[in-house]
Amino acid sequence: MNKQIRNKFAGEWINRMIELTNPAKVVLIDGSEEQKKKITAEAVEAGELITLNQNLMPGCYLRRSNPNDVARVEERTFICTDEQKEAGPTNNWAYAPEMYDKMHILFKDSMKGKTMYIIPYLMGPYDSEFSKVGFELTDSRYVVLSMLIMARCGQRVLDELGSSNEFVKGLHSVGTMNAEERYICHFPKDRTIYSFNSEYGGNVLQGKKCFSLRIASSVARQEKWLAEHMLILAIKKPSGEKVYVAAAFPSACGKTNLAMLIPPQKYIDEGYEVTTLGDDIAWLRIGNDGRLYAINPEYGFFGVAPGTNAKSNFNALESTRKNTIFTNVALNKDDNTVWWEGLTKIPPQNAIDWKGKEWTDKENVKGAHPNSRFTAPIENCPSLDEDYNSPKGVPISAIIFGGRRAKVMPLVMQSFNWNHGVFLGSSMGSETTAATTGKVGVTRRDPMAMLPFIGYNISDYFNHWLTMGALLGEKAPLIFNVNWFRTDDEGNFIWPGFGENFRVLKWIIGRCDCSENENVKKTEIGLLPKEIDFDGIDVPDDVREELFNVDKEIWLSEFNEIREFYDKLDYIPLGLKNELEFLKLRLENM
Ligand code: GTP
Ligand code: SPV
Ligand code: MN
Repeated sequence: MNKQIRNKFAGEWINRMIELTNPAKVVLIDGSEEQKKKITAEAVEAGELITLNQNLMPGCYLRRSNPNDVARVEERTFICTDEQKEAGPTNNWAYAPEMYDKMHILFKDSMKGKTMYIIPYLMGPYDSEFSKVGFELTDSRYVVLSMLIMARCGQRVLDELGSSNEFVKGLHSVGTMNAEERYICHFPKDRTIYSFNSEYGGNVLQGKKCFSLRIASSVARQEKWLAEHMLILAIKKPSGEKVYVAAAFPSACGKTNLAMLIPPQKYIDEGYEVTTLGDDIAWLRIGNDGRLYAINPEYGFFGVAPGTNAKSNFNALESTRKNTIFTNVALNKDDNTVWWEGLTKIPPQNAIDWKGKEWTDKENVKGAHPNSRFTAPIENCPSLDEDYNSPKGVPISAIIFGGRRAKVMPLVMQSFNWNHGVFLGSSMGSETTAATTGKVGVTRRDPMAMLPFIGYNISDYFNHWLTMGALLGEKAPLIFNVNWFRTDDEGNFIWPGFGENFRVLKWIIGRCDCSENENVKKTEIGLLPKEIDFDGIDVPDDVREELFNVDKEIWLSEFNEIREFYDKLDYIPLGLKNELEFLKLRLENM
């Protein structure tokens, strides 16, 4: 019996889980440096972590995962409820009692001979009405060490929980790593998460997608707030005033990059500054003044490594200089540091690839997995905003949706109003990436970048967004759509992106403070800028035109795709049905 947890409700549940999984030993994670050091040393000893060059990268380690376990597995992720309509047509559904039975068979004695770690964690800042407690019981040291980076963990969380019965219950076991028997299960009604046979971030760092999006979205619906796949950033204007923006892009579509953006020099000279509050998840609530406030529930970054370099994302790279775990990147044998595609032009001479093999065939074999990641403490980030830890959050002026679209979507547009903005979010398309298993580069609808993360029926989710707009009224943030990923016929990106995206942000904040009142034109699909500042970048005239081109035929076929997607839903909320109809009318009259 475990006597370390004083909270009666948590204690009872944990004891049942101990009985089920039958570990040899139980360790409570207290959040101390000593304990973290001890577990790290054990993980190194067991070959689960490789110690990197501690002079160049203090506190940094490399992890090589099972090669069958490198990304989220949407087809093995389940929303478990009593009735299928609660999960809706876009989720894998399972009948909750049946899934419990199945999982309890899998978990039976699954920790035999191993140590169970009890991780009390908090999503959100301490002493904040936003924040929520979870427990993750796991037999993986790698998961413990990753959770210690990604969430606030340990004794202080238990103190904050006190005697309350409000916490998310989570169980995780490494199992046998059989990919066919991999399960990522959510029981929203019981606020319970079970993950089995995986160690990959989004599958098993339960504070992340499982809790902060799938479970939280379902809680948020009941409590009238939003749990979203969004970065949060601040833009300081030359006047000193700060504007806060939240943006939702699908997995591996640029949230970390935008959150840590460094503006082009001329804007820095003018007095603009961008600071970071979060790169993946936002919880948004209506504050006492009626505005929408956001916090980042996480405490670290689980960022995509490939493509990250000093030029594309200086702040992300700097964030990984210490106390970081790298997963599935290449090992540079010469100096015992890490490498991935896009870090430098020339790969290291002597290296070991992500699978642990001598990396010789550099032409045909990748050094790092395309979804290799770094797990880095948020406080490492040079552009971290001073209010990242604020219990009351920051007021959001603009919400940005964006996908990866080679064609169709313009560089930026503003919605006509909240409902039209919800329509833009709900109909968002994006090409798939390596962040989830399956084919890369296939365009799919990924509403609000939340397709794999909505913990309930998607129609109810859309309805909830419309409700939030009604509650916010005139204080609602403005809604925008961006697309950094348009390509030419050879497949090259036509927009420079990264730091240059600031030019688009500047128009967006100008729309919020009315300084761009004249610089806007109404089109059939939304409000577009008449011009954005291209000064200092090499964007030919025809490309400028292409970036804002609205083509009737292309948009009619986009309309048809959106309607096909909507037709698959259980119902379309009236507000969105109208928007779809309005779009059609505008396009037909074009
Ligand atoms: P998750 O952590 O999976 O939720 O992803 P994310 O949205 O944080 O994605 P991230 O910022 O890590 O970007 C993923 C990929 O998009 C990387 O390969 C980047 O190089 C690329 N990327 C980001 N911003 C831009 C951009 O403005 N233009 C182009 N062309 N690529 C970009
Ligand atoms: C994503 O896939 O959107 C990620 C990585 O941010 S994961 O935590 O695996 O979900
Ligand atoms: Mn993500």
